[in-house]
Amino acid sequence: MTRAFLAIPLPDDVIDALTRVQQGLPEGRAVAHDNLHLTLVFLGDVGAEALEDLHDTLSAVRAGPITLRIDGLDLFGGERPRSLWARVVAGPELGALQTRLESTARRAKIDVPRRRFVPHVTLARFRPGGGVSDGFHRYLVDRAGFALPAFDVHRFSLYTSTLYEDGPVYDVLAEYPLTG
Ligand code: 3AM
Repeated sequence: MTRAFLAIPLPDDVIDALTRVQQGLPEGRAVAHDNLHLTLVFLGDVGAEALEDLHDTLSAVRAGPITLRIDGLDLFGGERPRSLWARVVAGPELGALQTRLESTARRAKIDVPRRRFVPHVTLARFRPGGGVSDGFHRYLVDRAGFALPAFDVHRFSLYTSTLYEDGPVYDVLAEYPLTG
C-alpha cells in the first residue's frame, strides 16, 4: 500500500514567501520548504492496482490553468490549534477540479475521507491538545495582513507520503497538466 494524495505544487516565489512567513514562529513544527503544497484530495493508503487505475483516469483529465491567491493565515483547531495555514482564494474552477478529482478517486475504489474542502497551504503543525503562547498570538497579529499577488498554476500532482519520526517526506509520483 502507498500513502498518497493529490495536490497542486506551488511556484518557487510563492514557496519562498511562505517560508519567510514561517520565520519567527515561536512554537509548532514548521512544514519543510519542499513539503508546502495545496492538497486537493487525501487518498490514504492505496493499493497498486487502484493507484494505476487512478493514474490512467487522471492522465485523461482536461482542465485549464487555475489562478490562485494567498490571502491571510488561519488555524485548524482554534485555541488549541492542530495546524497553521495560509488561506487560498480561487475562482470556482478550483472547487470544480477538487470535486472532480475526489469523484475520480472514489470511482477507482479509493475510500476518500469526507471533509469539506478548505483550500489552504499548511505552514506548521502543533502537538495535539496543547495550547499556544502569547508569543504565538503576537506572531499571528504581526502577520494579520499577510497576502500574496495572484499566480497561475499549470499542473497538479500525485504525491506519495512516507512517514518518518521527524516528519513526512513527499515525493511526486506523477504530474498532470492543467493546460486545457
Ligand atoms: O495540505 P495539508 O497539510 O492540510 O493533513 C495532511 C496533508 O494536508 C492530509 O493530507 C495531506 C498530505 O499528507 N492528511 C493526512 N492524513 C489525513 C487524513 N487521515 C489527511 N487528510 C484527511 N484525512
